[in-house]
Amino acid sequence: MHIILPINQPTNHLKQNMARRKNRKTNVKRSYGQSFVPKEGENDKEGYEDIYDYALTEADQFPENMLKYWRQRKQLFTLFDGTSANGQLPLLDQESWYSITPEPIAARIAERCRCSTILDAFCGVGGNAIQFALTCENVIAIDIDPIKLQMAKHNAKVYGVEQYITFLQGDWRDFVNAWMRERDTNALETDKQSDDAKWQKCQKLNFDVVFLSPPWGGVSYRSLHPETPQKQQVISAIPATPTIDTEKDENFYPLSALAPSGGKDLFQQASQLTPNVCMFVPRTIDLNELASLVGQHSQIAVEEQWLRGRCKALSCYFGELAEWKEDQVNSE
Ligand code: MGP
Ligand code: SAH
Repeated sequence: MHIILPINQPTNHLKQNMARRKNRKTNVKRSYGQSFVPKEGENDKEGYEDIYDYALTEADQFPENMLKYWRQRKQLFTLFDGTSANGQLPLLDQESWYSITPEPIAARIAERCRCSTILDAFCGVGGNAIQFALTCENVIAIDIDPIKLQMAKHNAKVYGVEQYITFLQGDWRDFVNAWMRERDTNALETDKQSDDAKWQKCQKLNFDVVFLSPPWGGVSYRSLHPETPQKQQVISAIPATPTIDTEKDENFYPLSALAPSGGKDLFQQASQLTPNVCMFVPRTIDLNELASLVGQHSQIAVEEQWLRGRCKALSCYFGELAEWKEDQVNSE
């Protein structure tokens, strides 16, 4: 097992980058997108409540310990600056305010995950899915919470990419099971457990990349298991790489604490679909535990995701994604 911690490049000029990706994306979509565009009305059948009732849109709606996320809102979605083409602002519910991947980080991950068909298994309000829509031909975005999914659709509209994302409401584990049934029976018959045409269509897809950004356990995820404080280790093949804060004692975040059923299960489920997996995990994750997910000769690439001088989280790349080189982007 080999973990590398490549240094993150400074965040590129985002708007320029987005324009470049969007141009490329639009070209790709013209030839591939049609079959994935939901039919008129297909998304509306669930009868969602008004998502504005669940959205936190003013500072005074935030509990004290969450105000920092409101202050950082333009890092989370840059279109909080009000320049969206449709004039609307993004919407986030309480859990999403602290769970969303900040846009520059999501853009970075999307660049590395550039591929034909990607599955975002825990899409939330779309922080990652929207960026994947700029680098991937087809984005399948699942979330168990219909309200978040509805917000994700709204946010994708704010970003003008909704036609590139197929949103599925349900449990990711059910999706994997359905996908495997489909694979194992090579089914010409449809999945008996689902009457949803979109699910049935997506079960037949081959996924190039699966992205996992599961719940970590809330805003106080860093104080899980406080009874066993340990010092975070540095595991780095590049000594000059900035690393997780080693000065102060921090608890390891246990892989088993990732919802819904622990990091090991999650990884194994995703590996059924493709070896190319990206997991977005706490910066305090136990890297030795992470390493135990793969065999001795496999490589994992771990990127520290820095924003404005702070390491926010780690993205861990498996399969071909671990071998990705920076100049694959620069040479385009
Ligand atoms: P944080 O540690 O809560 O905030 O989350 P921050 O700003 O680093 O706090 P500070 O006081 O140390 O500066 C950092 C990032 O982790 C967030 O921006 C999210 O992208 C991600 N994140 C946090 N949580 C609790 C979750 C989660 O439950 N699930 C997922 N997928 N991402 C999360
Ligand atoms: N990456 C997202 C944030 C994901 S937060 C973004 O940037 O916007 C984790 C999400 O996992 C939450 O939205 C939660 O509703 C969803 N979730 C929790 N359990 C799930 C399950 N079993 N299947 C699918 N989604 C689930």
